[in-house]
Amino acid sequence: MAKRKALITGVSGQDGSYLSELLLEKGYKVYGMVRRTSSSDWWRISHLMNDIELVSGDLTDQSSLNRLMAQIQPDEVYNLAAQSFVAISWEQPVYTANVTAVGALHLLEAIRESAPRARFYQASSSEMFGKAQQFPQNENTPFHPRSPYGVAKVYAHYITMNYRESYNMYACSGILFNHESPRRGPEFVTRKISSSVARIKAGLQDKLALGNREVRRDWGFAGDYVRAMWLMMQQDKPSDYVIGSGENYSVQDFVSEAFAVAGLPWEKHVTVDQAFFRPAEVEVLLSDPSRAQHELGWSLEVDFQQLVRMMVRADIERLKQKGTLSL
Ligand code: NAP
Ligand code: F7E
Repeated sequence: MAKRKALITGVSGQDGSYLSELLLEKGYKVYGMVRRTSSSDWWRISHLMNDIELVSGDLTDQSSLNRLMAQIQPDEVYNLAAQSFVAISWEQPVYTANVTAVGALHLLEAIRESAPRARFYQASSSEMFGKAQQFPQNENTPFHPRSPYGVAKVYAHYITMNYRESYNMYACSGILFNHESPRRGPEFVTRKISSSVARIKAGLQDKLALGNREVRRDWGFAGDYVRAMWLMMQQDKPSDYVIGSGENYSVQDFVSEAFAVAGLPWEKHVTVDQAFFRPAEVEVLLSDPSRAQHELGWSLEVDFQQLVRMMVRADIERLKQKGTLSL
């Protein structure tokens, strides 16, 4: 039987790398869409270069997406590409909207025109709940986004739903709460903490400046969350699901846990810098993933303490191997 074909946008990102591994394990032919950059440092997928086929495209370039759909005729399309850093979305709101919101529409149009039988997954986000209207948040909780990023994700979420309803497409969204890993970008708070702990441990850094440490997030491991994406694409009918751990912790909890893993006193090293506070903050998020657990049979394998340990140990190991930790 011919291999199933999956196209992943955002393949060079954290989730793209874990999803590629999962789909390869399941026997898919994996096409990963990358955009041209001057560095092309695809460190998260360097170990997969012989196994996946990289194709060129950009979410803001409709013609590139049309061409890819026509050429590949994928069975499944996972739209993981986005300007995904919330803090930058205030600095580059128009760019964020073009990529994160309208980019999803470009992809849906390309599928509708050129590969109408392809199934579509949209990477929706708990940032859509923002100033959350109820606790915990489930599939029926109203959205109240607090950043240009969150607003862009709401657009992408609703246009996905609209294409499902308008054109009978298999189009689904995973409303994913924060998920992290050793492959997390260094600007996100968890990896900023774990990499700083490693550098402090090695004597390469003394202080770690953070913003608001009281905010609470529902954190999980990215490897667990890509399994949920795949499961959503294998159902009889497309639908949207909340994916999270059902527990939340503060940034301070992450700090305390991470420094403890390395046997360091956080009080000596952590400082506050107003530059890392946001114009509008998402104070608390907490998921109710019960629908995904019951209908998809999905569950977490890595808990919060295991996640922190995994990230700190990976950064300590990287430093030992390379002698430096590039941030
Ligand atoms: P990430 O590490 O920031 O990866 C983003 C990916 O998008 C990268 O491969 C990036 O390519 C690509 N990209 C950015 N702009 C693009 C464009 N114009 N055209 C094509 N590709 C473009 O993000 P992630 O953490 O893996 O998250 C995956 C998706 O899930 C994102 O849509 C994110 O918004 C969403 N999400 C993430 C979380 C989370 O906690 N991680 C939670 C909910 C939703 P380059 O390598 O070239 O920059
Ligand atoms: O911030 C606070 C910050 O940047 C988490 C993305 O994957 O998850 C991610 O968005 C919290 C915020 O992630 C620093 O104010 C304090 O409240 O790690 P973050 P995020 O904004 O939650 C969602 C679900 C997505 O969809 C996004 O794509 O930590 N915080 N001090 C800080 N945050 C950062 N980055 N740096 C600090 O120094």
